[in-house]
Amino acid sequence: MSEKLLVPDIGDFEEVEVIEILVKQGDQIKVNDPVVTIESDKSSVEIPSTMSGKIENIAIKVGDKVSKDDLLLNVSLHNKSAEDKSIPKDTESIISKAEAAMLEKKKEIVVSQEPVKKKERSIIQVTKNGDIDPLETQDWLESLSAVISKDGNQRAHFLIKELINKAYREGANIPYTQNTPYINTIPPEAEVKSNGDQNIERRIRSLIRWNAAAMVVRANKKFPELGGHIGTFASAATLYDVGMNHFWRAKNNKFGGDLVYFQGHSAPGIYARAFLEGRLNEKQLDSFRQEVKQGGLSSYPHPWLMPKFWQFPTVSMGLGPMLAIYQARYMKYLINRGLIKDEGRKVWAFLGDGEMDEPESMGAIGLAAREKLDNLIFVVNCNLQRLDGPVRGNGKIIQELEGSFRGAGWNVIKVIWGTYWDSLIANDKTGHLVKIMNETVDGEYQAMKARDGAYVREKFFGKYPETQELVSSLSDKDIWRLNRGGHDPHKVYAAYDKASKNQGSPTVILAKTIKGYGMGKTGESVNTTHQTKKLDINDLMYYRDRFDVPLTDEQVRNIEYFKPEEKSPEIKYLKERRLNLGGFLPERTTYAKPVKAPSKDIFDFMKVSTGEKEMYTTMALVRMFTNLLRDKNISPRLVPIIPDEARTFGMEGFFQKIGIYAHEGQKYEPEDAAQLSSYREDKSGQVLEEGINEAGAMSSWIAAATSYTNHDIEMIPIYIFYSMFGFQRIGDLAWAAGDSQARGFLIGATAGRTTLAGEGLQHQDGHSHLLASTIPNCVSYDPTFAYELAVILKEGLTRMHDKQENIFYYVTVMNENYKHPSIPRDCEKGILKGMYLFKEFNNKGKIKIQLLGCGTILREMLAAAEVLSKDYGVDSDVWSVTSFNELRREGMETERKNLLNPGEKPKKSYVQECLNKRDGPIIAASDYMRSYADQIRPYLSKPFYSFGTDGYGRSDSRKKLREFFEVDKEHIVTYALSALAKEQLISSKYAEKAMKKYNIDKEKPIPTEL
Ligand SMILES: Cc1ncc(C[n+]2csc(CCOP(=O)(O)OP(=O)(O)O)c2C)c(N)n1
Ligand SMILES: [Mg+2]
Repeated sequence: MSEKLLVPDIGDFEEVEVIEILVKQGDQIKVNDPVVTIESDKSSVEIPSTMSGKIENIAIKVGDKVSKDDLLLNVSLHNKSAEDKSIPKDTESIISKAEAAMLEKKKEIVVSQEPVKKKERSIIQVTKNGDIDPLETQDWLESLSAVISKDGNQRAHFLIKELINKAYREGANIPYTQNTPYINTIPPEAEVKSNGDQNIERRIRSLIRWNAAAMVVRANKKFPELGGHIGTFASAATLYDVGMNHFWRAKNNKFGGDLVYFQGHSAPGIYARAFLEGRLNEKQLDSFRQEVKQGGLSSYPHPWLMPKFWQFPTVSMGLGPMLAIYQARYMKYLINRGLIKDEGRKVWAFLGDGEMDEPESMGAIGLAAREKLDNLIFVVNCNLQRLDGPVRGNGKIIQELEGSFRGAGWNVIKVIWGTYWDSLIANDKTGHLVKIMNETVDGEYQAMKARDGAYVREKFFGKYPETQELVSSLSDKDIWRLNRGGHDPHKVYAAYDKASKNQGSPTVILAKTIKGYGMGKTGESVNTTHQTKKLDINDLMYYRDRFDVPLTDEQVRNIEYFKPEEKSPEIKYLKERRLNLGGFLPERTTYAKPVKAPSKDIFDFMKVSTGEKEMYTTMALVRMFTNLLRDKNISPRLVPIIPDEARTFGMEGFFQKIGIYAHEGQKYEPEDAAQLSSYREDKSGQVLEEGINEAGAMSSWIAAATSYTNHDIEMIPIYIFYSMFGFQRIGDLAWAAGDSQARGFLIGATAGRTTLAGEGLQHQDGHSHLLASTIPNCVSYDPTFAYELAVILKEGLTRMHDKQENIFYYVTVMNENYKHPSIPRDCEKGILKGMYLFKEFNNKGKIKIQLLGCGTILREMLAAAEVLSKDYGVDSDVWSVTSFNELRREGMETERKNLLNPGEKPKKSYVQECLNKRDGPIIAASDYMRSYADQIRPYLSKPFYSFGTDGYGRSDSRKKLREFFEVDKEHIVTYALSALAKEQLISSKYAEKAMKKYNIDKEKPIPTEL
């Protein structure tokens, strides 16, 4: 039997043009096979079949305009299979997702009971202060203790929750507290013990500490200007060592590897460990921060400078935490899309407590919880200090962070006190110790560690008689030995173990440490610790003794490194540990297979004229995207990333076609379910719809753009954004992307100061290309026509994937409707180099001018050329400049080579090659600041005038804006005539007349001054 396939609901559109028919008469089609592509002026979408069968006939042709319910095809159906009778696709997928969700809910209900641990007694007893009935309180607390020991923590939680709910219902306004007491989250009896040899691990850690400090001190002895940090790693050594010895699994041929974001300033410690592991030698350590000569060690983690070592640039504070969150999310994305196996890999990020003040550090913690990133572990090194002084002198950073992370839904593990405190806390019958712990502010905690045991006894334990009594049998030395959690390998191990096993939420470990731990009077817990890079002999002797480093005084005076014999138990142990964990870390390797290049004809449609049809370059891009999605090699690798602007760019068709990634699928029927481009979220969705979050979107892009090394799978991320909210907004992330050797496309859409007409000052971008030019491995273009875009994107895929170049592309596209010509002959090289001759106006052959136009302003140039030719008899060569940035790059290199080879015949830069033999002055204009075009000025030997959009944008019509910024055809004509007059090629009266004709006001101030 035969059925009709009609145009489905396409939203608000009527009379939409058919631009492609993807099937033929007689073809067998299945449900969901795309049959036709339709295109409005804003968006192009494929219409999928809703039935399976053989196409009897096609009722439309390319160019037809269709609306909802118009006939597309007649299909003779197979026998009525279940598939055909099927409930509409959307409903079907919603049902299956609802079923899956129900199953998950069922799973959630099964509460995993923690094993009931025998507990002797409750730690905290109630004080009389502020308690009107201590006996009643005691009753309640004892009941709670009984529940915990009989039925476990879950039951206790449940009861407390019920009590709170009841109190709310009864009208009690219980103050919200997001904090737990200032003690360790994991009680001693619940700590999982390490199976490591603690003595040997301590010895190894001491050597790493020593070598790290020695490296910094030696470098500064040689060149005092070099700098470096000792205090950061000194505080974090245990946090790293426990991870290195027991938790972090390296990438190898059997496992994808955990990903560790090291705190930037702790780099010396990471090098010092690599030295013991035999991965770095003494000469390399001595080249710390001397990177110009090959083999030097970079100051901080920089994959660009040490591409086989560092994986993640983290030293610009705040980027590490954000990148780590999106890395963990991206890992789940790859797993949910079936592109990598779920091997339980983790992302660990080490952060400074001062660093947590960066808005980026905390900016994405909500996403991490929402997406249930249990593959993510933050370790915040809470040494209570930043560069200038305490992080929260008057408060408690650990408590503050606990509140924020708990509030966001993270699993929070506080590691505050070391093992020596356990018995004190256990003996704190009155609760006074915990009370002091809660009351003491970080400024005091810091000051105590800068003093001695006697000071701590007086200022801390001396606060209450009960606590004074508690430490009465301890000597000052014993008190001084009471350690902080982050320096206690047992506590750190237990926290890492718990974090690694946590399910359903990300974990943050808040580890309390001492900045400059072990550095003695000059460097430990003092406000200047951060910048201490020189240790005098006494400090060094103290440091050696503090950590029992087996060096003689003489060796200390020489600041010698210490590396035990290869066969020593320390080196054997260290290597064995890493071997058990799969290899060394950090290590940057790439085993990804290159993505197969798409067939050439995928781009062909962009190389033919659009005829009378007008189109945005944004649309051309979306169409190319749609074509790439039809290529079976490329399609799965595409990662479209959009921060809530898909509709602005005409990309809403992708929602249905490839789905929006949502780790929980879609639990609701979307409002627009019946429409062709309805909002479809899917666990295996491909689009990363990031919401209004450019920094997050860029972090996702970086994760995908470095997938080739971090996950050994090449991906093709295409992040499309309002060009103004690109580099300007996330410039530092773009810089980090370059450092990370990202490969992918950044698309600045609705680009250009006068092209995005109505949006005004904050939206109109006239400088993103200049910002892009600051990144050495970013290749950028501002194409005018669809074929230019096609050539650029194709070359991008070739360079980044076939040739494996570590570059990324920034390409601007515009929402301006115009016709696109067919690709001229032999222009591809020029398009890529940055300019090519687009058109010659040869009427009179007497006077000539060179007109260089970029992006949409090329069209103003062409219009100006026509006027110059017709009305003034001036001939011109019109050049399409696709990239002033690329032209400058090449010009700069050529100039340098020529200067370095003064005896040789100078080579011509590409700009010179193009323009030297051409007659007349040169006029260049773009929709960007003049300095964009000015970049080629040094390489020209002819008069050169550049025009652009310097100044703040403003909202108005495109025409008015171009007039205001003087990049419209009228100004170009006038300035061209004036430039010719200056060369005495024509009389100045022509320019004067043109000014009158076009009402150009000479007194109008330059737009930068308005
Ligand atoms: C974005 C940014 N701003 C400023 C700095 C300079 N800086 C480097 S380390 C540091 C203090 C770090 O303190 P914290 O985060 O607490 O780390 P710690 O060394 O104490 O572990 C500062 C301000 C930087 N690296 N990045
Ligand atoms: Mg700090």
